[in-house]
Amino acid sequence: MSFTLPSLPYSTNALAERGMCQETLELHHGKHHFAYVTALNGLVEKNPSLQGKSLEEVIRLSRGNPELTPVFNNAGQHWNHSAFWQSLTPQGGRVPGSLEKRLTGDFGSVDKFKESFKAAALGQFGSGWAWLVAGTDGKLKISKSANAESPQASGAGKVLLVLDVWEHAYYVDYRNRRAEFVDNFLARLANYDDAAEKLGRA
Ligand code: MN3
Repeated sequence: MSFTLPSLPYSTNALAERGMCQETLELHHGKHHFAYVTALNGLVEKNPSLQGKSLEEVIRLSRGNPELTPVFNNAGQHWNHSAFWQSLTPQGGRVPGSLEKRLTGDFGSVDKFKESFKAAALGQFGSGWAWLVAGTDGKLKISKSANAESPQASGAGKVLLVLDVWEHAYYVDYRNRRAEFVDNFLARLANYDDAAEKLGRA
């Protein structure tokens, strides 16, 4: 079994009017994400103990194993990017009532949630990710992670929403202005409907 690049759930120009241009999506999905999938397949091909395993199993088996660091990095990036595409939508920014209620309960308000998420996204030094997860205790939590790490990999909870804060995610649209990229994501791109649906299944 080899891993495949998932299709985007929208066209590459669908988010252009909402602050993520076609060039960004073509590079990010078609080049960066594709390269992680290709590298992962090459590594698994050379490692019989990983063959036939699901992506989640490959992540679990390689995490923390120094000999399998390249496997973990590429498998983690494949998982993280697959989740990230689902966290974007041309109808982004609208928080459905069920999620609003939970965000208000756990963060005080939707605005406070956004402030905390932004702080995590800006506080991640270098390459990484900002996450909204349903923790193992049932509470909603925000976290950040470096490189290919994630709450999925660490077992911290179920991922509801994720933002890629690697420079390649925003450099074409925002140059070095990560804060603008994060604000735009929270206000106009974030797929809160998908997060609510995932929370319902958590
Ligand atoms: Mn990326």
